[in-house]
Amino acid sequence: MMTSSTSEKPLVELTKGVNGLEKVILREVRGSSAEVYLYGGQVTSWKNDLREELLFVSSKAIFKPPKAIRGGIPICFPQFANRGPLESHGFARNRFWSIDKDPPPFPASTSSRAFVDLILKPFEFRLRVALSPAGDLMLTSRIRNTSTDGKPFAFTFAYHTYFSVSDISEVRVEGLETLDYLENKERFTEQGDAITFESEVDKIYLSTPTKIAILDHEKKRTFVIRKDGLPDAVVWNPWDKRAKAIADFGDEEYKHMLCVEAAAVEKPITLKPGEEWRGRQELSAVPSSYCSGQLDPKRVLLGS
Ligand code: TA6
Repeated sequence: MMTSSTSEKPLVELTKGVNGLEKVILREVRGSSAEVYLYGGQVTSWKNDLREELLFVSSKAIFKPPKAIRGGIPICFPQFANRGPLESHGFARNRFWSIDKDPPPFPASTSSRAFVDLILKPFEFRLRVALSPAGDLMLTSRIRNTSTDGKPFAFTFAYHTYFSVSDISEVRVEGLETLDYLENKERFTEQGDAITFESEVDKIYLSTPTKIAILDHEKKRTFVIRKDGLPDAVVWNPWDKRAKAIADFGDEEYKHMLCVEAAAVEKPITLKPGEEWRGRQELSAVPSSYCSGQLDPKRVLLGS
């Protein structure tokens, strides 16, 4: 495991988490960190350099197979929700992944030294979770069709990210205005305004921009999601009634979470034998003085 010259703790550490499940801790020298469980290949923690947790994990999360961990970044693969014959959201989130000791090289070089490569067999689903020196969290999935029977492989996919928010009624999402979305399999068009929350939301926005912002008014924090290879974006908050029906989710926890999910849902990705797909999500959390008008949320979306 890699160690940093300035700190005692290793940049990448394999250790035990809840119920003895193996997890990898990533640390950057300025203080940010992330945790990834081999169970589900699931990120369960992402902290900024002030050690503030940026992801939501339910206090009722069950860290025990076959239940998927409620919170963090579950990976929905090879099926999103119930859009196919498999169990809801597929099985990647409740399988044990392995550390990929010899991954093929990444095309883009990265300045990140705190990263881990995981693999889900027998799919050749390779996942790199990396923390940048600035504390950005990057997930890159590479999925290859290794079949020898000449058959194509089709799948849907989502990084089902649970963001931690101070108060859902003070949150707005920018970047999805005027887009088409699916709700209960029907197609609608979003109005011109930023999305705010006052009841259950479960929508799949289609052909979305590569950048989406979540503005947390109370925390004065803006999450920026940058995505590549993932045209859709799912927005989910169960609100009070639905929350009560979810066993591993606290009745009031809906107030402190929001899922915004970089996804490929409407049009399944199809790989011919030998083909590889790459889907990437990059998360940043920036302080925003949005409420005092110093930061125009549109600039967060327009800036690089
Ligand atoms: O991504 C939104 C969604 O598909 C919702 O419909 C909701 O059920 C949620 O995911 C959670 O699903 P889960 O299977 O984890 O309970």
